[in-house]
Amino acid sequence: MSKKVLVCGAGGFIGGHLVEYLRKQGFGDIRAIDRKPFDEWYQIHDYAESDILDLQHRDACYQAMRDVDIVYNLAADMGGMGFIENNKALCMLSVLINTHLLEAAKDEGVGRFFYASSACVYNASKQDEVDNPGLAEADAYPAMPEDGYGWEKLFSERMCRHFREDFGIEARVARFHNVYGPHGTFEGGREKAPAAICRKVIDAKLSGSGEIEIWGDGEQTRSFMYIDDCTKGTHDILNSDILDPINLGSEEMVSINGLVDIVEDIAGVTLKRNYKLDAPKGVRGRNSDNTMIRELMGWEPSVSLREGMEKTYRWIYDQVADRYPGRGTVRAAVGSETLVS
Ligand code: GKE
Repeated sequence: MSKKVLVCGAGGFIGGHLVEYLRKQGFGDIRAIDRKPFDEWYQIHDYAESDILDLQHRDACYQAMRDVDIVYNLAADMGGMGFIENNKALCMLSVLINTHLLEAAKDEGVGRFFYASSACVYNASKQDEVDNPGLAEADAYPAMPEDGYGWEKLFSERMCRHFREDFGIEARVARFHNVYGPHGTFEGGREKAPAAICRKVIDAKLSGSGEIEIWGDGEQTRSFMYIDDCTKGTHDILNSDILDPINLGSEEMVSINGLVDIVEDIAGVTLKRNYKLDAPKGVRGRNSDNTMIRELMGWEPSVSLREGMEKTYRWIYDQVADRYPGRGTVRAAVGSETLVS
């Protein structure tokens, strides 16, 4: 009999892609849950049983968990730095989701449980230089995670561990490092840097403004993981025997100025850069150390930033191009390939 899979947060960016990935892995019985109205879901797949439930509520978690064998919990009230710096209490309320899901999973006898943690759990003092050597899993302790969001993620990691130890739930945890790609948030305040920079460059290109606003001084560094690496890694980690939280991220570190260089090259523009130093910046430098995932899984995220950003740029371009009258149905012009209809 095929296993029933529950994807929590399925209306979100990663959740929508994960449902599709699980289908391609042969899962035919997928329940997709989110609290957002369907018209706000990034992807709705007709082969999944999609439903709207607020998983901060205990009853909703038991309703979602019925007859389920495998759980992926990607549900959280979150976003880029523009959101998590200004909504610390809301981010912490996501603890209700994972807590109630774990309780329901215990009582329903669920086999495997995946929790999406975050690089935001890492000690801030290890992220105050742009030249970050890579954060290894042990760098989460002594604990000094991102205010609000990071503490919730770290606490929920430990809930997963103790529900595994005390109740036998096979919980697995991955620390996502800034995931990006098509079918994700690119405006409205929750967007992260890759999508935000794409949108801003496209706006500058199509409006002819010739300039872009960048938060911070642009020298801050990150690594960004393409969504296809995220869905594969998430599935494989859930099915692994890796009991401790593990990095799921790219080791391709770039400064935000370097990210803008890539997007400008994709767009075929050069823009004046206005640095907003009082904007939300988060840590000074962050990168993933993939030693553990290479050793334990013989694999690591490998989609290059350039390749992933071209796909992301093209998708965002097609979402916004018709906002500019006279642009007709110009399709994304990416690199040397210009798709003009
Ligand atoms: N969002 C955004 N929008 N960030 C910008 C922009 C912009 O227009 N311009 C420059 N940045 C800079 C931010 O100031 C920050 O220094 C860097 O890009 C990355 O910002 P981000 O992508 O919003 O979020 P962070 O990587 O700092 O933090 C995120 O990390 C994830 C895990 O790696 C968190 O917001 C969570 O989404 C998550 O924990």
